[in-house]
Amino acid sequence: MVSETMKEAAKIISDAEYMVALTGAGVSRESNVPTFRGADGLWRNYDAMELATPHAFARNPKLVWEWYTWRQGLIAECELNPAHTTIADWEANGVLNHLITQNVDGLHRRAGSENVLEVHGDLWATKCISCDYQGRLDSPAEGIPICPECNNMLRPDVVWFGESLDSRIMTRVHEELASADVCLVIGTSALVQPAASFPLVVKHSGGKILEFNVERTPLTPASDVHVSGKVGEILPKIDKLLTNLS
Ligand code: BV8
Ligand code: ZN
Repeated sequence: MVSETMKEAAKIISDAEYMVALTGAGVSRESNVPTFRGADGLWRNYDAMELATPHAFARNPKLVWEWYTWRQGLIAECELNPAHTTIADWEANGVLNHLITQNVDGLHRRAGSENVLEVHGDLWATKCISCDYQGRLDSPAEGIPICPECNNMLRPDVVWFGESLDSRIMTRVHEELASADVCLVIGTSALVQPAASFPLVVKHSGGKILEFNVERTPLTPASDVHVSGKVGEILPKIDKLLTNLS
């Protein structure tokens, strides 16, 4: 079934000069990666918001690492879904110019996306809490990883709540937003700042926002089109419409 909103979205995508996309956990939901805030977002009855903070890590690094190890295990086992692969195809055939993701699961890269800005970091990256060592895990952490340089604890190299986003990445994000006349917003609750405001930058410079989500969000009122449904099902349908339009 192809809805009117899907046709409208395909037309705007087909006419776009320079298109960027902002993705959130909803893109990985059909790969069985739990979202942050949905009913499945809980782990041992902890709210992700309580664990993804410097305070939680300072208070209980073992518990926070157990949460990341659990997520790394899930993500290592999970399969890509058609949302990831369609987004990668759109980059490969020049439909999508750049991808800005809030996800730290690395699944966009696994699907072949290359122009990716991971604004909240990478689940497999680590950094030392005291020296400038940076590392990468190639399998889920066991206990608390230790810095090989100074023997202090390593932490996940992700952006926790209350931490600033990497300024070099933010510069690149704003360069991409400034170039875009269309911004896709795919599978995000649009609650986390500053990422949730990125699409508004495109809107305020005269561009369009296309939102793809199973629910309405704070960005829905600013969207030119809101396509309701599961992105693993919707994006391939939009891709078919694009083929007919080209
Ligand atoms: C900052 C990395 C400056 C870690 C993440 C008040 C008090 C304190 C702080 C604040 C405040 N007000 C604002 C702030 C700032 C705070 C913030 O925004 N808080 C909000 C929540 C109130 N932001 C920050 O702290 C940021 N830093 O502002 O720096 C600063 C400096 C010092 C002091 C103050 C400010 C840092 C934010 C980054 C946090 N790190 N992740 C990790 O992952 O372990 S955020 C985390 O949420 C994930 O990255 C996730 O991607 C992100 C956003 O969530 P979503 O991706 O949208 O996922 P969610 O589950 O919410 O939604 C899923 C959506 O998908 C839903 O809409 C659902 O309907 C949809 N969906 C589900 N299935 C499908 C689907 N759609 C389509 N198809 C489907 N199948
Ligand atoms: Zn160190």
